[in-house]
Amino acid sequence: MGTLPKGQRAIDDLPRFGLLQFQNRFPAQTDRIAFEVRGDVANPHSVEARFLELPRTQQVSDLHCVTTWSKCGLEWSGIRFRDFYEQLVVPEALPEADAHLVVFRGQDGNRASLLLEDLLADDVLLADTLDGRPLGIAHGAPLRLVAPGHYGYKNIKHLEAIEFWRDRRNYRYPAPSFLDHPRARVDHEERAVGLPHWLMRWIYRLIIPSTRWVSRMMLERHLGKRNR
Ligand SMILES: Nc1nc2c(c(=O)[nH]1)N[C@H]1C(S)=C(S)[C@@H](COP(=O)(O)O)O[C@H]1N2
Ligand SMILES: [Mo]
Repeated sequence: MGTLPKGQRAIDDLPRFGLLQFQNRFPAQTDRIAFEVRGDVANPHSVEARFLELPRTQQVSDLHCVTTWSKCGLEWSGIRFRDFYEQLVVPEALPEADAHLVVFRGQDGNRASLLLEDLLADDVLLADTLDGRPLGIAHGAPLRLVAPGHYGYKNIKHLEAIEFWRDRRNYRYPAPSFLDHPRARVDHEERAVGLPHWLMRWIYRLIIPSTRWVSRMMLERHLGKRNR
C-alpha cells in the first residue's frame, strides 16, 4: 500500500461526483466517441474514427477528488493524451505555437482547463474503459480525461470538445474562480487559489456525503426514466 497524498482519505467505492449543478445533466451521446478539436488552431474539426486508430494503452492509477476522497487502483484504458496531441492535434488541427492552455468540455456542460505541459505526462489518458468495461454514464461515457496528478475536477467526463487556446479569454470555470486552480496538482495540494488548504479540506469534507447522495439519486432517476 502506497501512502496517500496530503489531506486525502481512501474510500472503497468510486462514487459519481461533481459540482451539484451538473449532477442532473447527462450526456446525450454515449455509444460512440466523437468530439471537437478547436480553439486557436488553423483547422478546427471533429475527431471520430481516426482517434481509435491511435495506439492504445492501459494503466492503474488513483483518482483524488479535491474534496479529500481518493479511490485507489482504478484500471483505465484508452489513448495517451500525448499521442493524441502529437499524432492528431499537431499535424491536423495545426494549433498556434503558443496555444498552451487546454480546455476540456463535457456533454453535461462541465469544463476545466489544464496546461499543455502538464498534459504531456506519461499518465494522462483519454480513457474509454474502466476496470475492463466501456465507461458507463456514471463515470464518463463515452470518453473522459484521466490525469491522476491533478484533482478530480480536472478529469472531465463525457468529453465533447478539447480546445487549445493562447489565453484564458474563452474559458470560465462553472464555479467561483478561486476554486479552480490553474494546475491543481495533487502533490502540491493546489486545492484553491488564495485560501489555505487546511480550510479547504475542512469545508470540502462537509459536502462529500450530500454530493454523493444527490449525484447517485439523480442518476438513478435518469436511468429509471429511460427504461420506462
Ligand atoms: N463532465 C463532468 N466531468 C466531471 C465531473 C462532472 O460533474 N461532470 N465531476 C468531476 C469531479 S469533481 C470529480 S472528483 C470526478 C469524479 O469522477 P467520477 O464521477 O467518475 O467518480 O469527475 C470530474 N469530472
Ligand atoms: Mo471532485
